[in-house]
Amino acid sequence: MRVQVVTIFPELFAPFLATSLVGRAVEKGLLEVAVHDLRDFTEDRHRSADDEPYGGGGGMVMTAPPWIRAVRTLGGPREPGAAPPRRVLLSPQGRRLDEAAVRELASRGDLLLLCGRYEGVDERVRRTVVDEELSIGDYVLSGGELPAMVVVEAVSRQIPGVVGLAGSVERDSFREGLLDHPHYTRPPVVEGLAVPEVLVSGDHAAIERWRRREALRATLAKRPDLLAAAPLDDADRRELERLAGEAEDEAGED
Ligand code: 4GX
Repeated sequence: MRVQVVTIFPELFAPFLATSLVGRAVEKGLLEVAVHDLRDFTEDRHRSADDEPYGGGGGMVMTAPPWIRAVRTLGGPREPGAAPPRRVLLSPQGRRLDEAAVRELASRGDLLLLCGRYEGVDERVRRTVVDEELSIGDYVLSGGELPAMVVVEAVSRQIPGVVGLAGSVERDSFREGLLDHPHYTRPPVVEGLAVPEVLVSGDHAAIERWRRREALRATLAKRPDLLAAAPLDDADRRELERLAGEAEDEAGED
């Protein structure tokens, strides 16, 4: 898969692309990331990418022509006949990114990620050269660069071979829709808190049951909204009933 990025701060991506899971994916040739400087698509002496907003008011707006030139230059198919990249503008006005959206992005071919700054990008960019607006959450950042890195990292994890076999994509799909269970590693006692006995019992079936129960418990306590869409079997539903009763008993205690 190839991901291209357009930004006025290409240098922000270097350490991210050289490090960790994404860096290894690039090294292994499973992922190609090309970061482009928007200013290379300007045509004035000052390489300016922003201007004052029509209608007045504070702040600056990114001017459309460099974006349109960048997308026209970079947004074609990799080879004749191939599908062009999906052109995505990172923006708080976008569709919220979740794991379903990540999987869809990963399965649809190459990406061209457009990172705006300032008050935003001239509306005619969105209207003419953007396929989709994506938001990573309802908070305001200073630019689309961190959201683009979030997209790259989340999407890379879906590419076969990027997350090691011992890693968690398969297990993730088994635990689809639920929060993770707690994890423990050495030492056995931390601040007086011991590791749950079952995890050192060597009884793998019991360990799996415990992990499932703790995943259900965490989801019920922290993100009950996820339970509606989570794939649950009858045993899970019985367990949830029991956990809900337990939580109610605790609430009734004081
Ligand atoms: N999830 N921002 C983009 C400038 C901007 C505004 C509108 C295009 C259109 C954000 C987020 C986010 C701040 C990135 C404003 N560019 N992006 N930037 N949350 O807050 O994606």
